[in-house]
Amino acid sequence: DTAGKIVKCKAAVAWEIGKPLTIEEIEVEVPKASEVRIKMVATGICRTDDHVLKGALKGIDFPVILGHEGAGIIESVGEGVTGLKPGDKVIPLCIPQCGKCSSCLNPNTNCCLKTHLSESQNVMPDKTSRFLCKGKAAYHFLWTSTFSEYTVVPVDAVAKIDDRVPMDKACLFGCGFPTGYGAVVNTAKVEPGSTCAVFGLGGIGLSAVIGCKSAGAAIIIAVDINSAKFDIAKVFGATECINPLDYSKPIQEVITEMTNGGVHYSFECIGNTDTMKAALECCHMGYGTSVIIGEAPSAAQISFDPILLFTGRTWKGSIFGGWKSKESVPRLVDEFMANKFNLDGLVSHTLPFDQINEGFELLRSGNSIRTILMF
Ligand code: COD
Ligand code: ZN
Ligand code: ZN
Repeated sequence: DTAGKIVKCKAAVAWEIGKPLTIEEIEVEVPKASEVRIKMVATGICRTDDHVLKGALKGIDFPVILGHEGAGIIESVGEGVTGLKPGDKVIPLCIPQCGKCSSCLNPNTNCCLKTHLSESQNVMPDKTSRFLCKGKAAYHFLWTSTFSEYTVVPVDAVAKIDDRVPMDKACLFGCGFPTGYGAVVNTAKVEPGSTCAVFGLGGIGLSAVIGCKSAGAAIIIAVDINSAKFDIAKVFGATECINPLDYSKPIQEVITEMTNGGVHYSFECIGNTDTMKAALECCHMGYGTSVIIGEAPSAAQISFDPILLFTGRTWKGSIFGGWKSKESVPRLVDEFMANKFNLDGLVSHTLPFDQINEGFELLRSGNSIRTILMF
């Protein structure tokens, strides 16, 4: 029984930008008030984790334990925690839902003011770390740090899910699937019969394709510079797949011609300011809407022709698919258990946790969709 005691376990530690992770023995402290300690079962690797290792996200302190797409089991709970008990299956939430801030009280947004966008999540809310590595504190990431056998998470950043769900699929509900799917059904609210374009066919873009299909879109144009992604995009419902490298003119012009003036909805799932512009430009005048899902490198800026918006296009952003996380993730998992969506094709590789660097290599080489690491 580990409750009330420091746990020694393995974690993948990022020591500095540009270096591989190393598997270390760490100590994980007892959860404090309003925190829970989770034994991880499975975790995905998302491009955002790699962005940190590339130095594209500022405000991260090292050494850090990354990972934000995990599923695990509550090992113990801190003082004052209600609604969660040891043995519960849970998903750590990279976008928390505190339930009290002005965003949480506003029905039109999920952008809780406790997210990393307004407050550092490199430490717990009391400004200390629960991780010790080689005698010194290691930092948390997005309050999730799923690249560890045990992690500590504030209670506002964890959702309890159905006991019956397989954990190697459950982890997809920590980031990739809700982010892409929700951008379509919540943020854009795609209607049946619409034309859509999805830029970038990673785990997030493919989840957007799943959303477009389930919303009844008539045309779903999938865009990627890696044509190897096209087969799986078609399985999920893409009706057309195009590679910008196959055309001499800009891809937004190609899409505008293909669709008689532009799409109803476009989704940027890459995090690149050029493709954000292209996604806006391929929207139809008067009623086209473009949704930014990818997070651009810190400090990146866009300049664009305001006539695009003046003439009736709408530009939106979507974080974690617009889902109020703590209440919505359990419902999405229930829908998955009721066979509302089939996520099989999203997981391309499954590896033991120790092989995490191979997982990152698969992501960087473009050969994987999601690699799931099993503890
Ligand atoms: N044109 C077309 N396709 C491109 C281009 C380009 N110029 N550049 C890259 N691509 C393709 C790649 O070939 C790849 O297939 C795809 O785009 C990107 O996929 P992945 O697998 O690298 O990335 P994902 O799907 O894991 O995530 C991408 C995001 C950028 C959306 C993600 O990293 C992100 O920024 N998320 C932040 C948003 C958010 O809600 N964050 C919460 C926690 S992540
Ligand atoms: Zn992610
Ligand atoms: Zn909040």
